[in-house]
Amino acid sequence: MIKKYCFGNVFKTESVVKNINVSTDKVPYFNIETKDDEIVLNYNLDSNDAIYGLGEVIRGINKRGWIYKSLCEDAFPVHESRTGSYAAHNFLIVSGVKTFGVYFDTPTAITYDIAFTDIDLMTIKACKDFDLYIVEGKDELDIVKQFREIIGQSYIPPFFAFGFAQSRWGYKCKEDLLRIANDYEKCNMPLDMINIDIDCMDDYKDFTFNDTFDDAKAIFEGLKERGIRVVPIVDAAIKKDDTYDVYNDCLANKACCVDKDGNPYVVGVWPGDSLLPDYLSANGREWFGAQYKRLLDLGIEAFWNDMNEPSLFYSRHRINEAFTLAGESANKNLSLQEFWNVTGAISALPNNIEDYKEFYHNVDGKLVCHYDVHNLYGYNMVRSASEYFKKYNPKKRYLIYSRSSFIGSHRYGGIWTGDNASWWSQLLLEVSQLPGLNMCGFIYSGADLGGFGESSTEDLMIRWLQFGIFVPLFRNHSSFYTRLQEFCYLKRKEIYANLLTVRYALVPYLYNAYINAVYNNSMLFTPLSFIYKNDSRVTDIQDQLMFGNDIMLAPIYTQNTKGRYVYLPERMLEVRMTSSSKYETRVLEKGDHFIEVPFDEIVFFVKEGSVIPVSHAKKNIADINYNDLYAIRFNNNDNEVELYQEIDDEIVLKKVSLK
Ligand code: MIG
Repeated sequence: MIKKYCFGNVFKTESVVKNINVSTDKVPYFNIETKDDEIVLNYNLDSNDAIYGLGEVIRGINKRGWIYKSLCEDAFPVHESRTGSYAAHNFLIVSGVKTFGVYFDTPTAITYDIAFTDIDLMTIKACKDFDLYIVEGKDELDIVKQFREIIGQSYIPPFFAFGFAQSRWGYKCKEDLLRIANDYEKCNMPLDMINIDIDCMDDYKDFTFNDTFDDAKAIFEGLKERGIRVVPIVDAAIKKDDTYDVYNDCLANKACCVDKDGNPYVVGVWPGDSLLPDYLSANGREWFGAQYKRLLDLGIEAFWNDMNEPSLFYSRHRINEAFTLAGESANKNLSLQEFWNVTGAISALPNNIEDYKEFYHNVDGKLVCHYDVHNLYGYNMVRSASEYFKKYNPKKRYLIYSRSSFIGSHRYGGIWTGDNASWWSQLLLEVSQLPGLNMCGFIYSGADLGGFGESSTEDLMIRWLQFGIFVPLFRNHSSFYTRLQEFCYLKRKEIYANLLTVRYALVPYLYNAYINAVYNNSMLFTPLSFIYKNDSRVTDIQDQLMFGNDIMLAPIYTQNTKGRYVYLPERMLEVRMTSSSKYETRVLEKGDHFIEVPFDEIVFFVKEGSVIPVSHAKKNIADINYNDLYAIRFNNNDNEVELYQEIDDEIVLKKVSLK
């Protein structure tokens, strides 16, 4: 059962798509205090209460013990001291003495102090306008299901999106793309997508390519014939340059954010001075979405959206002020305070929250201050593309994923978790982010495999690959200043080639589980504690996950370890795969086991009564043959199973036979 309570008069985020009558009852569970400019909700925590959810934020599966702020930010670098993230996902579940879900529907800042200030207290601070949803159900999964029902069906990408993607900030030209395609091929490593980043644009202008892409269409077609899709980046802001037609068009269409006097608000991002498209206005969305035609006409079917928190290096007026002050201070013997004033003015330029208060969106003829709707920016950027794709080709699915997001954007695209680092702790972070994301409707998601910032090591790449093969968004991405981490440039080539095929072996299972999670409003990655309710051992397990209904994962995320302790909440079949066609199994009893995981094996655990469909594919997504699947089974002799498949852009549930 879901009850809705209204506080003030909130801007319509459109995150909830079901109409729910507003309750006038007293809000249960919380002690609520109304202050001058905020509303504070307190909940006394029992020592065994756990808090789940909040989507992308850092720390464990149980979020207790930290303070989180929903105000989308360029959270580079992601680390344990952060309170914010690229996203704002305001749904959480209190699980314990009382179990219930809470969703705060508000487009602006909100803070969750979950036993940070006071170990026995959760304090949530929101501005005065928000809709509050309280979800009651028989257990956590039921609460998730009910919540997901009101926020609408999660995004389903095209089938090829379940293949492997290679990416790196630093690919500069067509030769770089061809080199990656060739080098993967030479190493017999499967590959479905190559991402291209900002350096492939002409001067960081969205929807353009630099002149090495002399015949972009032919290059992309040539790669597609080899089974490889090119995935260009589309940044949030548009370069201010009157020789750039997109810029001129943006002005002509009045499609950008404006200052209080109605003049285009100028910010600095990668292209230098830029405009921020007004994704919150129907007009801005329609205008920006239509720009994708330039890429779609080249045969491109996949995109990623970046910098859409929005991330700002400066605002034009603030940088003017800072540089004026710096200029006036030159050759002066400054007092320490004067010195700090100058350096402070400069270091305050990037992502200054005051800037968010100075520009406006035009929503239905009314100017709305950006700060008040900040968390909806990335959401509506993805939405603008998605709405245009429907017009461009209503039958086709396109791949799109975004850095910034809000509940609601899960209907339009996937997300990646932003600029993580090549640290062991961030592999574990991904394990804890996935269930939180699933609770909030984001099923097509994943972290940069191997880590974005910092240099990766080969053992970390292997361990991350051993987990990454299960994650829907399966992309190796890194930053330009780090050591190369493409699998084809690392040493243990044979291992990578084989382990990558295990992904393709399991795509029939993954895709089916994915569609089930979407259609049933269930989770693809579930904490064990949501399932094994009567086993007190599992409540603390933060490093194992259920993957679909039949498989349990227990990834290795520490350096120099041969294996790890795994707790089996029931008798399970241990599966060790060394390639898409080679595996061994043994039955393990409920309880604790030390599981060795050599570099060249993918190990997972199958529940009794399950049958896992497996493909022999070695090359790419197109190599998966549903007429030639085999089964890994644990006390299930079915020779036929029903699987969701994508056939001619349609999702169909079809019987397949298993060898
Ligand atoms: O300010 O486009 O998160 O994936 O490689 C950095 C360059 C901008 C941030 C993205 C990252 C991407 C990078 N971008």
